[in-house]
Amino acid sequence: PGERADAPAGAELAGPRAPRRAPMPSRPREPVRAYVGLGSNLDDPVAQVRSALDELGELPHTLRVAQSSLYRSPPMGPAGQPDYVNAVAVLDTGLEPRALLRELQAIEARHGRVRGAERWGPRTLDLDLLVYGDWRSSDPGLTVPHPGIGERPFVLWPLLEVAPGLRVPGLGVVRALVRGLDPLQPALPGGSQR
Ligand code: A4P
Ligand code: MG
Repeated sequence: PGERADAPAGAELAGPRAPRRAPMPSRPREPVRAYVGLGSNLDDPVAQVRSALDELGELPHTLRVAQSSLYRSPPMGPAGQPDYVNAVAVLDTGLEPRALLRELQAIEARHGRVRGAERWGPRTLDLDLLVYGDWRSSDPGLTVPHPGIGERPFVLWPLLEVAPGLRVPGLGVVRALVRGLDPLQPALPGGSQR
């Protein structure tokens, strides 16, 4: 006895080969620690970055375990655009890398991100998957670790705050990578950077 109790309603009509149980809901895989870089230099960048940090905390199968404070940085790329506000979020996520990238792009779209023709032009919100565990990919659609981490103060200073001992695959440990880089200013006056 008991076996039939698990059978979905109507199972007896479906014939002997029909499964007796409803399929198990698909379970997320083991969480992987991922680091996401945030950048904005349009339409109230501090508010853009703050709300994006909140949205990262609401992603499915994902826990936001830490976030850096907000930094102001001079633009890398074409001159004549406003300074950026940058930060880094630390996530433990059960999402596969490409699923995570799609979620990041959906958040960018909700923030009115328009992809212009100009490389490194101004943007309301840019979310880059910086590091995903030990995973490495040279696919142009998803390059991980994100190219340029080793030279970018606006990535490395926030990373130093949340993960000084992080070994970026193929590059080295964050606290060594920041040596010699110009410091960044906090994005908000008075040292309160949240
Ligand atoms: N893509 C590949 N790998 C990744 C990854 N790890 N994370 C692809 C996210 N996306 C990745 O990105 C172009 C394509 O990169 C996507 O379709 C995705 O499949 P995009 O966001 O459309 O364009 P983008 O960000 O302008 O291009 P790019 O070359 O990735 O620029 P970066 O490296 O993101 O730099 N100056 C300051 N101070 N602070 C900044 O944050 N950011 C940028 C953008 C330029 N200057 C800056 C800052
Ligand atoms: Mg980008």
